[in-house]
Amino acid sequence: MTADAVFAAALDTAQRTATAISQLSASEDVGLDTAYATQHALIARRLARGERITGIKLGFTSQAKAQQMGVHDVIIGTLTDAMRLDDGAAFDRRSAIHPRIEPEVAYLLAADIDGSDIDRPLSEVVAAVAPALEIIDSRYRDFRFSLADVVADNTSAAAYVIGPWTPFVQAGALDNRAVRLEVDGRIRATGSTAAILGDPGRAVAAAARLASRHGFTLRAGMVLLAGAATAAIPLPDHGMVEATITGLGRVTIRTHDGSDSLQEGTR
Ligand code: OOG
Ligand code: MG
Repeated sequence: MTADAVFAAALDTAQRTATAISQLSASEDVGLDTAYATQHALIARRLARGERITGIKLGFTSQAKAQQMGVHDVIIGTLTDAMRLDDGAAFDRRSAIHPRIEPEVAYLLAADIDGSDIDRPLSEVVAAVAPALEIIDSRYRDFRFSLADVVADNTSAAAYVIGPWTPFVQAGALDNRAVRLEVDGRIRATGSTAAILGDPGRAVAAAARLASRHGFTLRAGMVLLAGAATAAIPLPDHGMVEATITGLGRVTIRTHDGSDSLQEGTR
């Protein structure tokens, strides 16, 4: 087996069994090309089990995230239908290792795009925008990684939930909207969409560029998560997590660890 296939198998098992593994960089010198090859091999394993690609995500598009994790390059990852949750749905904490949650801006692509489309107006390539929440869960011990480690680990992607879509033409400028992350009604993080590349709309061109460089395909109908506007917070074992973006509305997720499953049936 090639190195990327070996790494992909280890990361896949880590995710499926919710068991952390050592950083690849601890024992090998992993370059960015091998890291992206590993991510593609990891996603190929998921597709072979019947999952479908639903979108892509960017990581470290904000200073808040780059500083929190000590990684300062923008990275790209893959979303599948198995990671998608409905707005208001429940997430079982036990399916993850050490999950965190962060508020995001989501774009719905209106066209297939690649590296030659970076100058196209957003109104041609984006159908709608929405507030979103992303649950990240590094498969590495202590939630620590190098740039290559986190790329290989599909940029820590674990789950995502999209709030109500607003047609792009109605959404207006998104370069300075207040972002709020709450748990059970208490504010846990605040920020601005300006934190995401100065304007989250820039995520579309950044994604097109990274996609063509690293072998990803962006198709009409896919979701693009532009990256978190604030640092991530630990996912609570129990609680309602809500992200609000001024003018775009809110999105929620309920977390549990199974201990309230008896009462759930009667609610
Ligand atoms: C990597 C994923 C980064 C974002 O929004 O910046 C990311 C991580 O922080 O574990 O999703
Ligand atoms: Mg994210």
